[in-house]
Amino acid sequence: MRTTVSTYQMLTGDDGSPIQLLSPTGERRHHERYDRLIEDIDRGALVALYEDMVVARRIDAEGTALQRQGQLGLWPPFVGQEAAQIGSAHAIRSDDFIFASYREIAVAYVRGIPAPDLMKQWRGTANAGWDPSTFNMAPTQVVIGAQTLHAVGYAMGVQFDGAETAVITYFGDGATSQGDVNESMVFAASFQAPVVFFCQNNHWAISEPVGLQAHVPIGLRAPGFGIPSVRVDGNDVLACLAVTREALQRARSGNGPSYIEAVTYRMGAHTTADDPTRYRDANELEDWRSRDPISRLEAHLADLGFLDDALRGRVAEKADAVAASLREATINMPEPEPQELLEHVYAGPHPILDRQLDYLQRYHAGFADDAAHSAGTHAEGGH
Ligand SMILES: Cc1ncc(C[n+]2csc(CCOP(=O)(O)OP(=O)(O)O)c2C)c(N)n1
Ligand SMILES: [Mg+2]
Repeated sequence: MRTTVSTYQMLTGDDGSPIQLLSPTGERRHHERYDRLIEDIDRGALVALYEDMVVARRIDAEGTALQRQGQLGLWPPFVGQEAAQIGSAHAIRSDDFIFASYREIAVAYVRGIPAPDLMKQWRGTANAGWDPSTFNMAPTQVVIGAQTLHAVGYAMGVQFDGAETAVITYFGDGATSQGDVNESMVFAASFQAPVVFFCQNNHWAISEPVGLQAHVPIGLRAPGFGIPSVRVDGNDVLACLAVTREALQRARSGNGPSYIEAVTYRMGAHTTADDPTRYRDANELEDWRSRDPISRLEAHLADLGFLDDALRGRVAEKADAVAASLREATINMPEPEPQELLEHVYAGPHPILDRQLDYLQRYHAGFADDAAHSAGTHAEGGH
């Protein structure tokens, strides 16, 4: 009798290091398996990746500034994670479907979500910033890990339809400890759903370090479910593009789910409501600063002779224009009517919601007296 050993495993570089196609100083590292996946990436495609990364970082800075100025309720910075998000997003086809978390703002930007729609959720003017069916991207999820269940369910639907669509879901290192993520992997493996699990291991789940969540690399969690896995350098835009292309192709061709652990770093705060200096070592941040994903691509472009003042200027101009449109859209966003909060909960009227609406209207009407009173006091005070 022969014993068969399961071949599910996690692909890595040498000694378990993440797969790299660009060294931290921008030299191209050749890789037998992944080179062919980016052989079409010419000067124009490299510049497009660079432009998107720079613009995304500017969107992030603008979001943080708008929150500090009281224009947004909250903002989740993704600075440091541009290569993971932009590299993977460039691999996604327009007919593929994306289920992401709050932090994947750069993915949404590459998807073509208009600036005002990107900001609605953070200004609190809409429950969803955009129509998912227009962009093939679901509204971003704040319930940690829940989007992976939605993704697998959608992927199973795609399978029933016999469509040639791949589904990709983004989540964090902390999310991998959630039941939802584990349950979705069971379903994905059982039904060989056409889904890619893209985990951005940014080393922190708010104040909890990844080492506490997992005593093995996060990517090793997938093979136990029967899902092939790869550990990639999440600050290397070319490597992220290559592994995501491979995984999406596997899904589209009926070969089931894949898992990607992109090893990156959250250089900013968890959100604008968080102060990371209270729980993390400044040296750690400095160490990761030296692996900045944008500097790495700049070094590569410079190596190839593609980076000059004209390109820098053009990209900076684009970033400024996008940031200005984001700011204008945010500040001028129409305020929703309070009752809109209860719309779209059910397809039609519902007695409980009717009662809540009635309460809401009486509650707001109560302020009308106050407003009239203070207007009167004000007028009297004027004399
Ligand atoms: C179900 C659920 N539990 C807890 C939270 C509170 N929470 C918000 S973000 C977060 C940490 C998530 O960390 P990770 O998955 O690594 O993603 P990251 O924020 O680093 O991108 C937690 C616990 C939540 N939003 N949802
Ligand atoms: Mg995290």
